[in-house]
Order: sequence, then C-alpha cells, then structure tokens
Amino acid sequence: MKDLRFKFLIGIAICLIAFCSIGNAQTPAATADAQMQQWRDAKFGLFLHWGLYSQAAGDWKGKPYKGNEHFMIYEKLSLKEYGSLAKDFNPTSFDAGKWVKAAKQAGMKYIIITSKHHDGFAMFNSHTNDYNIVKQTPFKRDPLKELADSCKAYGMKLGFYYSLGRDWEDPDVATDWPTKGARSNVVDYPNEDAKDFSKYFERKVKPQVKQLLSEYGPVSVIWFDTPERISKPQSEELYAMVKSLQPNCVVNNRVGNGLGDFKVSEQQITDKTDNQPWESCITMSKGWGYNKHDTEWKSPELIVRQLVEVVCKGGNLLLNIGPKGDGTFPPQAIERLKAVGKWMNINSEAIYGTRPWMVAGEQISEVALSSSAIKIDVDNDATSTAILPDIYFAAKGKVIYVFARSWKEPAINIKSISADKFTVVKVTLLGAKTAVKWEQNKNGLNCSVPFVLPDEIPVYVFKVQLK
Ligand code: FHN
Repeated sequence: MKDLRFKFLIGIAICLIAFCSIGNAQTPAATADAQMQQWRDAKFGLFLHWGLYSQAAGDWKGKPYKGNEHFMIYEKLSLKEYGSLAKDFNPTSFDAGKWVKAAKQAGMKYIIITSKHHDGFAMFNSHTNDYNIVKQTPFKRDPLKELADSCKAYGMKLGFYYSLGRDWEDPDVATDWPTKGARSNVVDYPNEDAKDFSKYFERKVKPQVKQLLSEYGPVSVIWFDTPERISKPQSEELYAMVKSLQPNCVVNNRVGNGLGDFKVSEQQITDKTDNQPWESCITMSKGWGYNKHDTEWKSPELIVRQLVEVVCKGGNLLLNIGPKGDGTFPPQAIERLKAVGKWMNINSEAIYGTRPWMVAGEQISEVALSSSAIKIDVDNDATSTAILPDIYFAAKGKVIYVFARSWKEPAINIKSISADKFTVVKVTLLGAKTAVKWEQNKNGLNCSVPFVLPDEIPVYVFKVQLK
C-alpha cells in the first residue's frame, strides 16, 4: 500500500513540474521580446569612452590636439607615436566600485564601456592581440574584468562598446567615409585598396568579441560602432555569435546591414515618438573621450530635460562620460551625476518602465516655439540646449506622468487631459508633501501647488491617476 502511495505522489510531482515548466517554457521570440522590454524599462544608462586618448586628455606634444578621441588620425600619428601613450597610461586611481556606485546613485541601470575604440587598443586582456592595456601599460590590470565584478556586486547591467569598422592598429581596415581612407590609419597602412576587411574580421573582431562574451560574466549589451564596411553575412555571423554565447544580450543596430535589436540616435533626440526600441547616446560635455579643454558641460537641468524627452518619446538615454587617464571621473561629471540622482530619487517611478502616452508633449506657453527659439547646439551635438517651459507625458497603466519641464509658475493647465477625453481621479506631485489643487474641465486639467523648489532641477512630475 505504502509503495502505491509513494508512486502516486511521484506521479503528482512529475505532473506539477511538467505543468510549471510548460508554463515557463517560452518561445525564443517571447524571450527575445521579454529581453527587449526589460532593456526598454531600464531607460537610463552610462556610456564610458575610456582609452589611450584619455591619457592624452586633449594635448599632444604640449598643444591642444584636433579630433578628441580620434586625434591619432587627425594629428596623422603613426601607431608607434600614438602607442607611446601606453607607457604612461597607469590609471592607479581607477576604482570600478566607485564608477558603478556613482552610476547607480544617478539612477542609471546599465553601463556601456569602450572595450576597443577606433584606435584598436583593447581595454581588456585580449588573448589574440597584444595591443591592450594589460600587455602594453604599467597598469597591467584588466579594468573590464574589475568593472564586470563591480557591476555584479551592485546589480548594474554591463555592456561593451566595440568599434567594428575602424581599427587603426589592424592593417586591413579601410574606410570610405566621408572620403576614401578618411577614417583609416593611412600613416602605417597607406594602401586602402590592399586592405581586406575579412582578414581583420577573422583575425581580430571575432576572437575579441567572443572573449568579451565568454570571460566577463553576463553581458547585457554589445554596442557595435561604425559598421561601414562589414558585409551582411558578417553582420549576421556576429549577431548570431552574440546570441549563441549570451542569449540575453541585446545588440544595437550598428552591428550593420539592418540587423540589431535597437536603433541608435547619436547626439540627437528623435522629433517624433518611436515605439520601436531606440536609444539616444548623448555626451555630458562636448566630446566622447576626456579632454581637459572641454568646457561645454550640460547643466543638470538640461540633462534631465533630455532624459525626460527621450523617455517620453519611447527611447533610452545613454549619457556619456569620458573618464580621465588616471581612472577617475571628471569632477564636473561627478557633480552632474549627483544632481541627476537627487532628481531621480524623487521622480524615477515616472521614468522606469513607462511607455509613451498618446501625445509626447505640449507647450505651456501659447507662444509658438519657433525653430529659432530652440538653439541647437551645433558643436558636435544636435540636441537643443534651449531651456523653454513645456510639458511631456509618459504612461504606465492608468497613470499618466506629466513632466512640467523648467516650469516656474504656481499653476499649470494640461490641455491634453481634458474632461471630455479622460476622467481624472487623483493628482499628486512626486516628492511634494503639499496636496495638489486640481480641477478638470473641457479646457484641460488645471493644477496648482504651493511652489516647491527642488535644489536645482525645475522639472516636476504630476502623477495623474485616470479612472
Ligand atoms: O567615431 C565614434 C565616436 O568616437 C563615438 O564613439 C561615437 C559614439 O556613438 N561613435 C562614433 C561616431 O558615430
């Protein structure tokens, strides 16, 4: 009898396990979509451009150089001349935990770091190419390994930037933009026609990308760049390699040839809402790599305005810092991360996990914002630097988050939430202890609060609960 009962219990257990596993068995497409939704929910990441150019920090032979992180080709340097930076590159102040904590406190959910930029210098211990930080510098440590460990410790997702179509160390990387050879190393390798991308692809790209995906723990994003000369089969092979080694890793569309899981908008914010996964990568200052002469730091208010605009249009913001050659963040970056983090501490529920609402935003003042009113920062950055009051919307279920950007008045009328279209049941102001006085009519939702001034970022969020 006992034996029978035991067999019966085993049968029940097997059925239960089977049922649960069926419940969880997702098709590849379902898991891919879940990955992208998770990536879309994260909204805010830190981009880090760190390499030998950081050591030069804006000067070459005592004079400011041209081209920032591209200065090797702008100053027409040989690999030997540029590579001489390695002997002094010793970022002993590098502390991966400090970087990750600073990003986390700013409300960032993922970090993308340059594993190898156009100069071809690997910021990790590449087994297949000695032109790297462990083999060529007195530092001898692998900062990407240390960063991976810290990301794991602090629950931060990690991704790697990898320059595909430009590599000034490898002899087989030709370029043709804006003109033939314009973005190539023509000092050591002058004959563009003799260059065979496939040799570089097999010799350097594949083994390095494979190593990054095999030896640094979970990788959330591979962020390829400049895919100009890669063939479609090569893009397909690379994309398949990423997915086979790290099925949960997402790939940007700069893997080339129309592939990739999300679109990249560089130094720009799309003018319309886009419900397909996209990310805007924007510099906190003027350039991507550290440059001591770079004084064009965006204000915390402008950074938050851009985060809000990107999120309300359906995108993620990848905000860039160029760490210094000593391994620390520039003080201007640290102070901005802290300021943005204070704003996120109050308002992050309106950012994470939201999706665009039926309209992206509306103007507060009746005055039409003529294009001339929006000063476009032509320096390397096509995002608007104009600080004009306006409203943006994001949605999460029955809640509409209304971002009043650079709003200075005690009352605001939100035309898009009019009584003939929606029934509002509750309105609060995130972070405020004071109640919001509100009234809804056919002209909109009118809200007023005793004016609450946060420290320095006048971007307020009304949480509007709809019926
Ligand atoms: O040339 C690079 C540049 O240095 C930087 O890495 C940006 C980041 O998106 N990508 C290329 C320019 O499109």
